[in-house]
Amino acid sequence: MFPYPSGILHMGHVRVYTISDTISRFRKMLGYEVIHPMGWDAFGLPAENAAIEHSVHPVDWTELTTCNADYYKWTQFLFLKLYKNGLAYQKEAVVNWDPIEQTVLANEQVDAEGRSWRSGAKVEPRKLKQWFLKITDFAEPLLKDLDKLNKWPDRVKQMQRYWIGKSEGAEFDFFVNVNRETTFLIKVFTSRPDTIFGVHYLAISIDHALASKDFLPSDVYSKVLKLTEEMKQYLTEANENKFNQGVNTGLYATHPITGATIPIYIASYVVSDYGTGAVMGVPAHDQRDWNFTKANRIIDEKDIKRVVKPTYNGVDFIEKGEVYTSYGILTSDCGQYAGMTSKNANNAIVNDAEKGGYGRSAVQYRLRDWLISRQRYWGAPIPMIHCPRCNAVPVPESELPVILPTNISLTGRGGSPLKYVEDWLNIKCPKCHGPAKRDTDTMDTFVDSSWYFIRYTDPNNTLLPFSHDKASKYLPVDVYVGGVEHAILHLLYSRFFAKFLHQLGMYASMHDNTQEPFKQLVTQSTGLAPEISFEKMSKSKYNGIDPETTIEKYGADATRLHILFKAPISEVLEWEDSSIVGMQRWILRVWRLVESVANSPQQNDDLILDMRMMNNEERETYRLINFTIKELTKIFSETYSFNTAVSHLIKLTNHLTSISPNVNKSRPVYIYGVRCLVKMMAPMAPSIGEEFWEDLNENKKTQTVFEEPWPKVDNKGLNVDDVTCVVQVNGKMRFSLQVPSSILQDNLAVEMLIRKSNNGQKLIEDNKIGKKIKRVIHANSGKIVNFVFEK
Ligand code: ANZ
Ligand code: ZN
Repeated sequence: MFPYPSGILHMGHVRVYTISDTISRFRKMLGYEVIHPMGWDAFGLPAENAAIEHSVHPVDWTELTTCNADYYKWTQFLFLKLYKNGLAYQKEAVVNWDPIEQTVLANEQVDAEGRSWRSGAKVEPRKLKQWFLKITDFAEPLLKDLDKLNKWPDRVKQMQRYWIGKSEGAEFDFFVNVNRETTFLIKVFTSRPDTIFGVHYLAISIDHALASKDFLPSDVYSKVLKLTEEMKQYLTEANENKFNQGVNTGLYATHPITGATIPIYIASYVVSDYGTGAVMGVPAHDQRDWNFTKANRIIDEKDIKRVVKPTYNGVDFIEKGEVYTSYGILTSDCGQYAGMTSKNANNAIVNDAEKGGYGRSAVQYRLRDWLISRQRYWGAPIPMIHCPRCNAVPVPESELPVILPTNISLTGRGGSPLKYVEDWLNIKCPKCHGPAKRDTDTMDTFVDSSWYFIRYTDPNNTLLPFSHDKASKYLPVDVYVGGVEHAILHLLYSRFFAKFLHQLGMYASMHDNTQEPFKQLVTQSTGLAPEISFEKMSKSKYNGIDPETTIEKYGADATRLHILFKAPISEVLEWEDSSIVGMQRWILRVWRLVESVANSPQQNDDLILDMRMMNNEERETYRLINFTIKELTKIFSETYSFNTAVSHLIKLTNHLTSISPNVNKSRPVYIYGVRCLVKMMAPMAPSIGEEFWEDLNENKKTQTVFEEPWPKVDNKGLNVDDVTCVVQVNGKMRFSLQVPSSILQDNLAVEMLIRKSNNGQKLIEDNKIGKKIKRVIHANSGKIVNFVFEK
């Protein structure tokens, strides 16, 4: 994920790009053509705010990419493509207004407590005319294709599933006799058709078509207006009662099956933009309906119809006065459906409704369209023109880009400064050539970042956003690394863009047919340890540790190694300056090994690694080298547990260092070990890796260590014969055991073997000896194991 230049560089940046840099260097050594590009997500509020804070123009604050006209021209081009395909539209809606940042936000950018994801401000509802992208048209493929992403973390997929929120159920028709001449149809959406015999009322949202003065008596209508006002308040406060407010309309609907008359309420808990904006109220089986029924005294508790009962015996749920929300068996109140299971009843009721024409199966999604207008300056202008005669008219493609004017003054207060740039604002309507005005809103920066990875395949294209062939050749992105905080936002929007662009035929991957942008997703936990990051960050908004100082002091490679070694990438990184010196020391130890074989007369290709010519110690060294190659290959290509990678390399370093004083430095195995060590270290520590390689690269066939092939595992070398392992108890030698050398480095496996052996059963198993093992010490490369018992 490309960075957002909203402040100074922080350790989170170093971490994410160290990870992707390591992976890409490894892939190069495997012989792949690797694109590991860099760019800047340079438009947007934080950049604008940082510029205001530093009293500079945002252009000078940020540099390249999404804010350059040669990029945002294509963002505008894609907006027009969406518009022409009916996927960008303007509508008046109640939207989230961020009073601090003075702009509206998309739903994805507001957290569960109603706060802006960035400013932290409580958002306020405002009715405004805004541009939306119709992401909901793709709800089903966005949901379904998550199943194809087998290299994405489950948690992220789960969050997207929840966000898309597919709900399967049915729609039922309830007719209302408003007066003698007027009948009105209320459609309700329900996820529980099996409860239709338990309906006691209908509830509609305050925005519902029936909630109008055309249909309601004036005294009722004035109550509706009052409730509308109150609800504006409720939206910004956590009020327990806010969901139980209701107005009885005095109107009745007819139950489509029983013909019963059902009262109609206007209810604060019914949201206008979900389902049909109308609910069939089933107090016995839905908690919100239960609460609403009681709060509005719709019916006595004892008269509430229970229409589904549990399948198990012994619980008299009716007596308990509780809501029963699970599935079960339909009661005798349910006519011909009595005795059916909920599941069968759902099918039967919906089938009959379809036949009778009073209902049909229906699917709803929680996902809402993506609001992309921002009342801020620093973004790509929305390429639309508003004409008093022709309404909204798209800017002709040939006139793109709509350049963002730079002759503005940024105050950070109130509205977009674009409103005051007269010579930019006033323009001729492309259709009727009459006077018209440009749209002064800019696009959400998440639009810019929804397709940049495609532009990376063809960054200098001046005719199109990207060429079909290049995008099809390189996409999807094989490995995408970034912070987990984008689980929904950026990762959902990009998936939407990829699907739209596929639908348009703008590219079609040669490698897979998922129509997904990112094959594998690697999420790192952002932030450092909580004490450091959140406190310090929220105070200054900057991450506490400055990478430049750390790099200056310890070097880039030690910093990178430390980041990778300190914590698995999915975990929070606890920064400790003190342990970084461990990495410096390790580098120095490798350096000593490199010096011990530098200028060795043997060429790389000449190393003869024939196990028949090795003595026992060399075989063991050879085994460890192969074991390390095997593990590192797995880590760098699959698991990305870089902390373990560093441990393996440190173990190899320890081994080579321990044999170094006595070994003949011209022996091929030893030289091979040092060379492999350097090659495998290089992706994580590229500068010093290159430097070391310079000393080892005798034949100079390659220019850089990254042109060197990644070491290959010699499977024969992995399984060297058994070695003798000496077992001590409290430091005294007790017995010895043959252990396959392939597991010698695996401390736990060795311990298991020892404990299971006859001698081990007798002398070690703690229940036999009557004392507990305090610790187990492995020495001499695992060949001595000492069990220390409690006193
Ligand atoms: C009757 C019923 C009986 C319901 C029952 C639930 C349980 P999900 O699953 O999230 O899709 N509902 C429908 N439209 C609504 C709206 N605009 N505002 C508020 N609530 C709405 O939820 C579907 C259920 O939420 C629907 O099924 C409806 O209540 C309610 F025992 O209908 B149910
Ligand atoms: Zn016009």
